Amino acid sequence: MAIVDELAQLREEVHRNIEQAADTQALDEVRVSVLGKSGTLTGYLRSMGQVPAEQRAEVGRLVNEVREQVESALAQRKQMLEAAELEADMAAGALDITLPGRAQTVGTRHLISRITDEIAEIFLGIGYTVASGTEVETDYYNFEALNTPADHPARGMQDTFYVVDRSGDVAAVRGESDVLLRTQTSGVQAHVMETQKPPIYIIAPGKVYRRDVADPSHLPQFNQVEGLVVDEGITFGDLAGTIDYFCKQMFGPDRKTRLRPHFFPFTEPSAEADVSCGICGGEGCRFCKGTGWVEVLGCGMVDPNVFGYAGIDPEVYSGFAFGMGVERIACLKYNVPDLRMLLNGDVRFLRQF
Ligand code: 2NL
Repeated sequence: MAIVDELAQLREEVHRNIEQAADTQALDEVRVSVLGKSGTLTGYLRSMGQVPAEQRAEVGRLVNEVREQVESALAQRKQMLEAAELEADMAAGALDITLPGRAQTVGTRHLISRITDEIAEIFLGIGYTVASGTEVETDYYNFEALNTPADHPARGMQDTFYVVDRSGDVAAVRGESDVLLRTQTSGVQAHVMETQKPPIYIIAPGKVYRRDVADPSHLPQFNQVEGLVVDEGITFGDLAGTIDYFCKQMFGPDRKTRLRPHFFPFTEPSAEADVSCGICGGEGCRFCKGTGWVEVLGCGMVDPNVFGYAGIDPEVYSGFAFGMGVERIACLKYNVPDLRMLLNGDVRFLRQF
């Protein structure tokens, strides 16, 4: 067959292949088979030397013409296939940019942390500062410096978590004072009284530990805020007024407070403070066990013996102290009947606060 006819036939065949290429990849294979290094048309260009001289001009022109036509057909088909592929991609991964976004649920601070801050704010507002200490404390600061005698029931193994060494013996500092998990934050106040001169107006928030089984009104680990005032001329009236102010700030101006005589080893006299029931308003109901009152905290005038341990002269200074459980305050504020409900991590319950 004459070379001119071969080229015409090749042109026909290539145009057909271009039309039939189903996607850009198949199209590129067609391009390589014609115009690539060992492509059919490239073969003709390479072998121009063998074409008789009198035909060379015409064949050369024809080869170039075919190449230009093929290149233009490839370009056209490529554009069409690319557009179709983009269309298909868009349809497959369709995005509706008008849809509203999915809201992320945002975590909040735990109720106990927020109530702790609320208690602190009330006292900061009347001139107290916040003091802190360690959860691992010695028997001396947790008990002895607070006038809690060695035979006091609170010091028994039943109530206190003792820290043991590797042999299982209770660890001790300088072979003297046993090491324990504080059962109250009072150790903080004992340290402050040792190192700071009165006037002292502090609160000490923190975790405390007791060997109790959890029930509606007890937890083996809870959060406490204790307060201590040491100054000249501090009276029981100052204590009563402070407690009343605190309760009205925390629970609302309509709540009444009362003090009942009680006993603590570190205060004398001691009292428990009640606030009028938030559910029945004092009429008596199940929440307040029919009394109209619910217990909020313990308090009293600092025992002179406690001043003795700290090196403060009880002839010059007097003071009062109080201690409250943050979980209990939270339950009273929101009328929650069981301390454990705050701590089982049920977000559906906690979200309401
Ligand atoms: C309660 C009762 C109380 C204190 C804590 C205290 C501290 C010093 C001196 C005197 Cl350094 N007292 N703390 C006093 C009375 C009561 O806590 O029921 N807490 C949960």
